[in-house]
Amino acid sequence: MSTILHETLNATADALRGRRAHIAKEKGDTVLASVAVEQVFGGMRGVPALVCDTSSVSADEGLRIRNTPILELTDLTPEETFWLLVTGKRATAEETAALREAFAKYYQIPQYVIDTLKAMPKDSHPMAMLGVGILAMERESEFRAAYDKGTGKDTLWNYAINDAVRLIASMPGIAAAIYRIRYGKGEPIAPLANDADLSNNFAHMLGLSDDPAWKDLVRLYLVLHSDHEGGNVSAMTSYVVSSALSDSYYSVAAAMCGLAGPLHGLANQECLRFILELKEQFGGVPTDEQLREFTWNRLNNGQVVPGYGHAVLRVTDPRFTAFYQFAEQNNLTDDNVQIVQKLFTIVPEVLKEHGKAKNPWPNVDAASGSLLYAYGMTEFDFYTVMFGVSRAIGLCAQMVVNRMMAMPIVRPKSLTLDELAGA
Ligand code: HAX
Repeated sequence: MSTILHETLNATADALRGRRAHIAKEKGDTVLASVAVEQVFGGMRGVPALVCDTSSVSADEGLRIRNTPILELTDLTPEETFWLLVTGKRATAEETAALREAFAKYYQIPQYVIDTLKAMPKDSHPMAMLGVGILAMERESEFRAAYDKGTGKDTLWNYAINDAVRLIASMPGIAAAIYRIRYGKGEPIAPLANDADLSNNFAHMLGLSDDPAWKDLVRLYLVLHSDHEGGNVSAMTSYVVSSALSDSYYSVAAAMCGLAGPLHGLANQECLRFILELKEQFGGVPTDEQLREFTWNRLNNGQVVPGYGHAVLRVTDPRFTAFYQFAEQNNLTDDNVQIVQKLFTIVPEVLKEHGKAKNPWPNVDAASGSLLYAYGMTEFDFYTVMFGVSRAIGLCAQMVVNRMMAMPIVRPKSLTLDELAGA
């Protein structure tokens, strides 16, 4: 296991717990916000009730990982991203190499996971397969084994790291096996023997293309989706589940079930479907007027425009910008990419006129699918699995940090309708 990561975190775990205790002592009575009935009915929008130290999302700027804007981190590898998320510091070359070696031990997933995936019905959704694949591996949890042996909660985080490293490193193999089994692409491909890089191995095991630009897209994809603070559906789900001291396999599998929702991670699949529908209906790239009309019809039909709007953001998602720039830098000009670019000029004005969405600007899902499609990944109900491989990096980092802080079980209060009516 990555002792270098344990050593680094050993130096900060006590300090982190001390900081939590200090803030609780100094600020314990400070009221952060009051909660209106509207917020109780409104999915707890804006209620500050979770701790997340790995990243933050502001309305006017978007994602920062450990206080660095995501657009300044687009050259990172997934290894460097995990290191930054979990330690709060940029990895040295030595640290990155050590983490890469630790990950590489687990790229080959157990045969029983492959057998389990193969045993699932042929029409299973790839996200259901992802959840099952992760849960099948729960028996490998060192965290659960340590808990069963009576390890105290102040040291359990050491085992959360071991689980995090194994799970993050297993996700590409699980996802690639799903891709190959689900879409009849042949047997799962073994990881590379001579390259320990996580995103290179993922690209290799998918067996789709050797184009260096595709490999770079896989890297970028894994970095951009890795974390998005603590309040989104997948992060909050994992936060709640792991607060019961359920291990990373349970927590990440639960998070994947949330990510599979069309208002959350599944939106990237919906986006591509939307783009393909447009292309089919208009026999290619529609005119501005056709796009406007199509979008209005969709809104009047009570459907959302996928890839647009956000619960927190009030500007264009910088992750959309990063993908948009990737398309430009790599001269991607196919119909889908052109439609994404056109939608960006039309949809915000339509949504503003429609007057409902608080944020008319694109989120990360508006562009990502068209790029995957451009390199030959046309099975768009697989896209959320790609998202899940990436999101596991942030979920595991959050879990390790929360275990280092020995955060308690989550238990907010629910109210009956009578109680709310009488409030
Ligand atoms: N198209 C049409 N209507 C939209 C809309 C969109 N893209 N975005 C918001 N609205 C509507 C909402 O449905 C809501 O309508 P009702 O009052 O009738 O319920 C109203 O505008 C107010 O919503 P909001 O406060 O602006 O947005 P929410 O915080 O409620 O929801 C969502 C945020 C992302 C779920 C929403 O914008 C949406 O459904 N977008 C389309 C789906 C999508 O792209 N999801 C991916 C989000 C990013 C992510 O999590 N990726 O994983």
